[in-house]
Amino acid sequence: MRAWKRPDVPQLDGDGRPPVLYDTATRQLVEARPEDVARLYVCGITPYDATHLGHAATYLAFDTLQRVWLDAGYRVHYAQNITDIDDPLLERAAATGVDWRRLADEQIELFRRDMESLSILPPDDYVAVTEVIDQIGRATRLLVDRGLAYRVDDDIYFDNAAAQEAAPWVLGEESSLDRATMLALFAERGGDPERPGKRDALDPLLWRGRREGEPSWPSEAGEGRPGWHIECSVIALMHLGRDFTVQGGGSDLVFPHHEMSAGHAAALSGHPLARVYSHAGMVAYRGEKMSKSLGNLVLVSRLREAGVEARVIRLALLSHHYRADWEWYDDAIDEASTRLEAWSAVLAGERTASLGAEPAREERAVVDRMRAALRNDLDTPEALRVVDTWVATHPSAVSDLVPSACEALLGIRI
Ligand code: 5CA
Ligand code: ZN
Repeated sequence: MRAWKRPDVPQLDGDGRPPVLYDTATRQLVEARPEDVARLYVCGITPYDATHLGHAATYLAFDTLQRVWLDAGYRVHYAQNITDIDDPLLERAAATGVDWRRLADEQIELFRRDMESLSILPPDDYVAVTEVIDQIGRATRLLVDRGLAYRVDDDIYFDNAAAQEAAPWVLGEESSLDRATMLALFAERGGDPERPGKRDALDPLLWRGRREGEPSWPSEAGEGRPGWHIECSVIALMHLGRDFTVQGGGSDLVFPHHEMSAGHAAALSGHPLARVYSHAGMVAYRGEKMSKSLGNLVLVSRLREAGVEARVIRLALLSHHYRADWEWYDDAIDEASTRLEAWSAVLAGERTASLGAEPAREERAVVDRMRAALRNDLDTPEALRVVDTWVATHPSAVSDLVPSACEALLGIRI
């Protein structure tokens, strides 16, 4: 699929280094050092009720990661999926009487517009599940042939136990959760632990055989449609290869989605899916996780229609650490506007007054501090405070270095 327009990212002088990121699998901070190209996969939307601030916060976290890599001189290869066929999308389409394809297309277009307005770096490969049905069917068939998947009626399930023996995978979360918790999360997040005929209640669906009234496609796995986790394994392997640098998404995807995607990828390739598993915290609104199913949504597009500047939304989101769970309050808009005004008052003047001049030592120090904050597990709140302090001291700036750093590292063009 077409992605969206890429924002400019000025290249700063100096020696950026790769960031340290919290890895969900090993539960520690690890250096996210690419080989030569940084390969990143971030789970994309299921296209209905897009784009709420939770989505935006998660994609902004991985946008920041890319900006740190780019600043460190790495090339980035970024892939993202679109879950444009899945039960929740079909249920919404049925409930509203809209054709599922039309619903998906409209929501994908809205998401593109929102991402572009927020200056989020687009993926190089933006891949809808419906574009890779053949490859997913083939991968499913391969797993059946290898004895790592089995049929229940016309459906095909992944055999967790057999696969764990054949190609062990470690995300870690599975072993740290007790079985009752896993079963509850599995049921809550698209799984079917009660389905009779499964070898284990936690075995996930790879392929759903054709049902009357549901869209389906012919494939090597039979007529039907893909299960959820396998889509991300196949799209990531196709576009990034095995053992890529970072797998990302919100923390609601740790189990079962990323656990199972890692398992499928190991079973298919014999290698780990990724080196680092990175997860953004959940954004809440009115006391609960912002979610399509609850309907407590603040949409980027609604804020924009109400006249809120995209840079203000971006700053409001960046003022929280990506790994924290936090709650959106409507006054966040005022706080971020005040900040943007303060920055603009000093930095915008600086830029026009002194284009082309050599940066002063103090300006370099500000940029060093911003870089250090972001390298430290993407500490955007600290990076914003660094700029606040610089602005508050009424610097006698001589160059456009600090505004360029705001644009390159934070995506805020002054
Ligand atoms: N299509 C699947 C991933 S393959 C999916 O989870 N889609 S989604 O539309 O539900 O979510 C898209 C992304 O936003 C995921 O990374 C998800 O973890 C993240 N996300 C969803 N709700 C929130 C929230 N309230 N706060 C932060 N991130 C969220
Ligand atoms: Zn995914």
